[in-house]
Amino acid sequence: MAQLPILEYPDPRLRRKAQPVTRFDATLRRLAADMLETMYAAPGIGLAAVQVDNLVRMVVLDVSEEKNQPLVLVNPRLTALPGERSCYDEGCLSVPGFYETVERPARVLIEAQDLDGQPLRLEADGLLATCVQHEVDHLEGKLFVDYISSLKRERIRKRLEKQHRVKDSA
Ligand code: GNR
Ligand code: NI
Repeated sequence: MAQLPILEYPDPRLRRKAQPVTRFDATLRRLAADMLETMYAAPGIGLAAVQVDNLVRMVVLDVSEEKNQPLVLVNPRLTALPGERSCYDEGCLSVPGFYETVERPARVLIEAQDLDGQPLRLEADGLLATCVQHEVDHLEGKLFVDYISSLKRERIRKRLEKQHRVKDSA
């Protein structure tokens, strides 16, 4: 297993769209294992392949308290379930250090495949619902900062660009 470097906003590679998985092979399994290791080490509760510069439609999550319930979703599709929306103070490993409130559907139906290509269907609410929507957004090149005001987004972009310049010259 290996930890993978995480791309940071405003890296344009975070804007690319992930492609459907057709091969459920050892390479895909290794990527899932490496993504879980990277997510737990960060630490984070979710990670999309796009964030580690890999354009496959796969995300990993673990919203459990004990960090012992890894979930791997391949080719995930979400359907918002009717009802309430919920606000959550979101962060992102690709936007380190910044948190903003995002409103999303409170419940979603997840349809995906597992690492063997077997169909997987579950209803999510609470933190899992928020997190899986955040992850599937990544697969479409979308980030939580796209939901906030352009003023706040630009402020975050400038601060991160400055941090990256400092790092690169160190
Ligand atoms: O670790 C993460 N925490 C988080 C908190 C609130 C809403 C979404 C998230 S996902 C984030 C990890 C990440 O960037 N996944 O793409
Ligand atoms: Ni994220």
